[in-house]
Amino acid sequence: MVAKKSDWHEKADKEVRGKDLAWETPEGITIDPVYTAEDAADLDPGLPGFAPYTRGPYASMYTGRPWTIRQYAGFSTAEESNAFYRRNLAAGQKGLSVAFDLATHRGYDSDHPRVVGDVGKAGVAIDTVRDMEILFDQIPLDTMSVSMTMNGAVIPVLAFYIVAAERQGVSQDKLAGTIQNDILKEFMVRNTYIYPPEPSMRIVSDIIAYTSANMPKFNSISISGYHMHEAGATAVQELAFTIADGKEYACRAMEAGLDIDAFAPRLSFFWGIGMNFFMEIAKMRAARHLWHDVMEGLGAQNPKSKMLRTHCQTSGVSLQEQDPYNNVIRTTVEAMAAVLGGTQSLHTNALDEAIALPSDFSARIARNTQLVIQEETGVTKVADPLGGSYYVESLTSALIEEARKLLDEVEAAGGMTQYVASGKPKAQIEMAAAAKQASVDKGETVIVGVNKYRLPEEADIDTLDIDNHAVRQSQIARLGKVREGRDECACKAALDALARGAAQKEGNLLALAVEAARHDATLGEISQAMEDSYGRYDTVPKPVRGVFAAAYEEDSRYDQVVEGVRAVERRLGRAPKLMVAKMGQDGHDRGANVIASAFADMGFEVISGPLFQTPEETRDMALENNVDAIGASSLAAGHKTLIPGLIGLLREAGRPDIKVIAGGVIPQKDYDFLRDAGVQGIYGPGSNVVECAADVLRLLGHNMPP
Ligand code: 2CP
Repeated sequence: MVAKKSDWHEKADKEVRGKDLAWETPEGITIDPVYTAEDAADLDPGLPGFAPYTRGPYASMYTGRPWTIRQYAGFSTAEESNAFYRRNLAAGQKGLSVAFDLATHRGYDSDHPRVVGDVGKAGVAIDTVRDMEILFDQIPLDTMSVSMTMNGAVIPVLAFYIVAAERQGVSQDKLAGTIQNDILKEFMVRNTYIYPPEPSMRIVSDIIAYTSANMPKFNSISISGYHMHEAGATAVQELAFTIADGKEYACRAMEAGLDIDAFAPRLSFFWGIGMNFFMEIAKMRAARHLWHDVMEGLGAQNPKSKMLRTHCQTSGVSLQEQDPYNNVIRTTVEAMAAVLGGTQSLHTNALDEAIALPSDFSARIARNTQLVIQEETGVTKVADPLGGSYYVESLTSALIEEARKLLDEVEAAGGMTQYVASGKPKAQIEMAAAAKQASVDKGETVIVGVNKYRLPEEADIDTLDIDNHAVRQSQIARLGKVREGRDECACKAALDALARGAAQKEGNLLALAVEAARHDATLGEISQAMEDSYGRYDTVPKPVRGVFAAAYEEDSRYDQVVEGVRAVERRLGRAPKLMVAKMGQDGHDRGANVIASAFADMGFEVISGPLFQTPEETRDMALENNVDAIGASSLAAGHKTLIPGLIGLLREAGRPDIKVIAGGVIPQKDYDFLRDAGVQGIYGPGSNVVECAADVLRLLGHNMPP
């Protein structure tokens, strides 16, 4: 007699003496300890290359052509980034992926006063077509596929790329690559927007229209779940919100009069791949199935319109500052998940990416992780090798089902633009992030070397540092030269035409910007021409409440901290006040929101500053609210400029008593510098939020037991 699943359970139950072996994932999916044909009886996923493409968009998959090794990189000046790209291409990388600095993302030229701490950090500074030409010097744009992660200043950046190629003698129809151009997720999680949602959606549609007419090999958008994943979304949230974003873009383009089959084959996707190995594989398979159905629902006929192609990146938040060589292992496991999930293109993170920009050394290990998987393991020899696995098929099906429920909710709200405007997806993701942080802090989710098996002493690792001041000076010099050398009248006329096109809803904004770029208009000028009619969009974070308190019910250390807050409150006659500040142009706010939400639950009065503050604005807000401490969150390497700047301003204002602590991506080697500047506590990735609150209480003079 063939044993059944129930027989297995009976036997296993005895082995573990009744212990419950089922696992409830953060997605709310119950994972059985074993899967059998009974679980996957009705789940035939078909074949790779055939609808609904669950098993992959191409029939031959990696047996025909492996995925593109596409490492995201860029820092400092165009010259330095160009040299880095060329070294990497010579060493086996296959496609390029440009990281721009935050000044560029937010549409500011390098000489703008708001971006003093951001130029050349966390990406390359691009102000004009001249910079773009240097960035791709000796890299033939007719053969190299180039991805550009740009959403806010997407119009000038794509225009510069097109004109730089022209100056290389390459026409637009030959350009292969991808522009991220996914603004909806910026409003949800990443915050690198410039304009309000409505005009931002026009920009997306104009780019889709322009590229589908002129750049047939160029992917007009990279609909990204990655940033939701990094902000703490569950796999179901990442799936549903990303597919819903894709549907919204497709609907907008159709409303603008485009034929779905003219643009849909060049819509591409982008997933974040974390440590829940099989969940991530199933997520990618579920996404292809869901997208196929959505596109069919919209009337697509061309099979390519229904075929989801994707880039993946291993998870940045899974990387840890403690015992950082473990990050190589994490990245390898995640890369394997992306590959077994059938990615078309992959970035593997460098081991030091939790604390700094990758060095040549760490970038080599990251790239080689893919080369080794591709060339040594044999996993490329079979298309979708996990197809038919009982567990993977039933997990894929569970994800499809759960994501559909959330997709229906989005539909009921009137589509993703409305749903994003309601703030619901952002709040749902923040709830998931806070719950995850609490589970890590309590040790329920294990992170090796962080909340278990921690080293008694951490070794130093060498990290790359950028001389932000020198980069800014050299950019300012080149901006001056470009402005001097251009035909001012022609440039102004092109910018005026763009401004009119924006104001009167006429013409294609990308086409108008290409003309301005040909006359050497700068990124800031092109952005401003549109900002004149659209304005700049601002939001104030609204962190969720209650998640930490619920997760820490009956936790004695948490209760001790809450009691400490009450003691300080009795002494001050009011709750201790913490301002959570995000200075500079970095919009990553997961960390800041988690801190705000946890501290508020513990009894602090928390004031969340708006994104993108200057140190002056943070000082003003801190003084107005008479705060006791400021937590400065920094993820994009501006900490050495912005945080000391703030401390200096507080001193000048006669308030050196306001304690300043710092958190985020800050290399250990900068700790002394920051402490010398007056920072009183530094919390890198992997810090425990409750202990961080205990430290703040000590800073406020409370005798907090260790
Ligand atoms: C591929 N091809 C094949 C096969 N595989 N042909 C026959 N048999 C096969 N097995 C063909 C394809 O049809 C295509 O030709 C060409 O080979 C290239 O393949 P692809 O699958 O299109 O790969 P790709 O050129 O690498 O493009 C992959 C994506 C693209 C996903 C479609 O959008 C992309 O590269 N995205 C990258 C996005 C990215 O790097 N983002 C960075 C995010 P045709 O083109 O002629 O059909 S940075 C993230 C940071 C964190 C941030 O956002 O902040």
